[in-house]
Amino acid sequence: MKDLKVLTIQDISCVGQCSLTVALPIISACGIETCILPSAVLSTHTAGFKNFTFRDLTDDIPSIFNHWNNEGIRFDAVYTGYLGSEKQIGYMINLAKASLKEGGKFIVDPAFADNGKLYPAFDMAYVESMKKLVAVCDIVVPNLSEACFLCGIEYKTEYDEEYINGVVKALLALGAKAVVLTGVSYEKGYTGVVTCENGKLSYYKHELLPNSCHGTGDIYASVFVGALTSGKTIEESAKISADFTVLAIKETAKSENHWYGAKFEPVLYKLNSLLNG
Ligand code: PXL
Repeated sequence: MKDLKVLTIQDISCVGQCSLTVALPIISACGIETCILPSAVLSTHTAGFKNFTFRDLTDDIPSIFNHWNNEGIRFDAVYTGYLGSEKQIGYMINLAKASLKEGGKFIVDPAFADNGKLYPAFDMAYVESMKKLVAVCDIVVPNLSEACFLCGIEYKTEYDEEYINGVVKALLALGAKAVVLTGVSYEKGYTGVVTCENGKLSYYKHELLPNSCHGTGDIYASVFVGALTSGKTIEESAKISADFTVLAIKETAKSENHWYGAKFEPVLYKLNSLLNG
């Protein structure tokens, strides 16, 4: 394998099985050097824990980036997840442009909403800023809630293909070159992912598990970035990430009361065969 290097920018939730504690092991397990830029340090994630600490690292970003720039450090992919502030989103626009190798991909997981609701730290001004990042990315990887907020489309739990195709079109109209839309369910007991690249839509359906877990969006996006960077197509990467996320959710279901994240660690060794299968 070539010397591949991904930069991922998202928070460190010290406890919570999300963001960097997910992206770092997963992308590394794909055989790819994983460089990180922490957007903030929190004691836990914000979905369900109370009284979490939050240290914003926005002001550290320009000097970290300048150092890398002076060293001539470039990446095969830049992948943003949960970002700590609107100012950070602004920084990401230049950072991605300046630090990608030629042909490198900029992947944005908006990571600000689920089940039709914004995460506690965010408001519509944040969504407006995120649109600017989506406008310059190569691939946006939202769930349906995030996609609807970004596009100003009503979030629905029951819908048809026409509604979803409208959401995908609206994401492309924001400027994203390709779309990977997760959590699209047309049939009871199943969910799936819609991809759109160069005008070609495809849908990968997989089982919908009864237990929903926090942090699965981060697992999904991390596997997607790892698979894509290792040479898979968008469609193949979307499928591999869906299959791995299902394994992690099934593993989580074996534990009672594991409410704050998905247990991807016991199944991480299976990622290799999904990538090579
Ligand atoms: O999984 C997304 C995520 C990442 N980081 C933090 C979060 C969340 C979702 O709530 O709170 C801090």
